Amino acid sequence: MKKIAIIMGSDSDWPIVKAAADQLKELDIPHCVRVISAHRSPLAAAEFSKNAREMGYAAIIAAAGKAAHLAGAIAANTTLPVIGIPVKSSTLDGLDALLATVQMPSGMPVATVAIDGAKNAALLAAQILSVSEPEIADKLALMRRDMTEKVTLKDQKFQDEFSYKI
Ligand code: RP5
Repeated sequence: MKKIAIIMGSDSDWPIVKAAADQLKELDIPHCVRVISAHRSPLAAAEFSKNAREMGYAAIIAAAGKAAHLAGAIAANTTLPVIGIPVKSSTLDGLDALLATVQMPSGMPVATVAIDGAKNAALLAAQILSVSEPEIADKLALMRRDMTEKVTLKDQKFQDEFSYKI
């Protein structure tokens, strides 16, 4: 199976990014976790993204806060799908990272999830893999069924409590 790369701009992003690694682990998807910074280690960012396809990765998750150029810098050197996680690590509550990650120029897409949306980044990466991995597709379908069941139970609880009964 192809792998997913998780790259974060700093180890201080890990408390948020861990949710992505946990989700991939739960789905038995092979992955790596790296600390590579667009600004502090730009050569490593370029080298990793240039070689990622050859190294067997199917998609790259890139998480960064503040002036979050990591996902864009990674996307600049690969045609693999890049998923950006804007991390809330500044006084601007992550809005700075969101805009820096999502506002890519035409021709250079980064699929940006919500601020601190690490779980969704992993699920999106899993969905990309599921195109060629039926086992992953089955696991994702099961997760969706579970989610629907939980919401239905919650709905029932509120209906039981608040519905007007004659
Ligand atoms: C960004 O700056 C990192 O992704 C992190 O969110 C933020 C702060 O990094 P540290 O100063 O904590 O290493 O590049």
